[in-house]
Amino acid sequence: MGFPAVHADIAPAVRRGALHLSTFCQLPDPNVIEALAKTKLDSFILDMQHGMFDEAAVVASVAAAALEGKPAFVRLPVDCGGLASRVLDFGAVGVVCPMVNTVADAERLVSYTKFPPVGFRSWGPRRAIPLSGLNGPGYLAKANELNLAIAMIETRQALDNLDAILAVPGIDGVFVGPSDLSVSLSGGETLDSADVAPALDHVAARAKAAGKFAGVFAISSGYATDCIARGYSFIALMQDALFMQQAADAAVTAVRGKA
Ligand code: 3PY
Ligand code: MG
Repeated sequence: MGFPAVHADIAPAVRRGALHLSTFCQLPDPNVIEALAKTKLDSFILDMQHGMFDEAAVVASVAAAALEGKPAFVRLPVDCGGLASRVLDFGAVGVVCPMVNTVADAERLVSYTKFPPVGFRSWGPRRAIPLSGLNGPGYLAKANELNLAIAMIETRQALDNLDAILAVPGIDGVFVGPSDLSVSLSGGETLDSADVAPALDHVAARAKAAGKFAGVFAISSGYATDCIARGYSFIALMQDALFMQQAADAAVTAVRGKA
C-alpha cells in the first residue's frame, strides 16, 4: 500500500477561498502529527521558522500526516531559498514564507516553488509525486496548481507593497502574522497594537480584489472566527503545544472544581 493522494483537492479549494482550518506545529515528532491528524483539523503547518522542525522532522511528519489522510504545509525560515523546493519535494502541499516585504521577496518565493514558466523549481519531487496521485509527467503538468506559495504579510513595508506582492504571478495567497505586524506597526512597542485590526481588514480586502485568498494565525478560536468574519479563509488555528496545554488545564480545572 502506498501513500494516499492527499494533495488532490487541497490547493484548488484553498485558492477558491474555501474555509481551511490548519494549525502551527512546533513539536517535531511525527507521533504528535499522527495524533492531531485524527482531529477535525484540515492540515498542519510544520514550523521551521519558530518551531523545532528540521528537515528530517519535516520528512517524517509529512509522511505521518499523509498516512492519516491529511496534507502538511511548511513554514520556512526567513530567507528560505532552496529549502522551499526541498520541502515541496518532501511532500509539503505548500509553503508559508515569513517576512515577504517586497516584490523581490515574493518573486524569490515563487522562483523556488513553481516550475517554469512561472518559477525555477528544480525537478525531483521524491514524495510529492505519490502524494499527488499522479505519475512524473502528470505531476510536472499539474504541480504549480497543486502547491501553494503563501507570502506572509507582517511588516509595515509589506503593507506598503501589498498590492504589488499580490500581483506577483505564482503567489497564491497572503498570510498575516499578527504579532510581527504589531511589532512592526508599533515600532517594537507591543504585540497587541490597535493598528492590527484595520490592517487585517485592509489585507483581506486587497487580497479579495486581487482574486487571492487571505490567511492568518489565530491564537484562539475567538480570534479565528473574528478573522473569518473579516474575510479570512485560511486559518492557522493555535499551535500543537497550546492545544495540549489548554485541554490539560481545562480537564484539571473541571476535576478540581468537582473534587
Ligand atoms: C506572527 O504573528 O508574527 C506570526 O508569524 C504567526 O505565527
Ligand atoms: Mg511572524
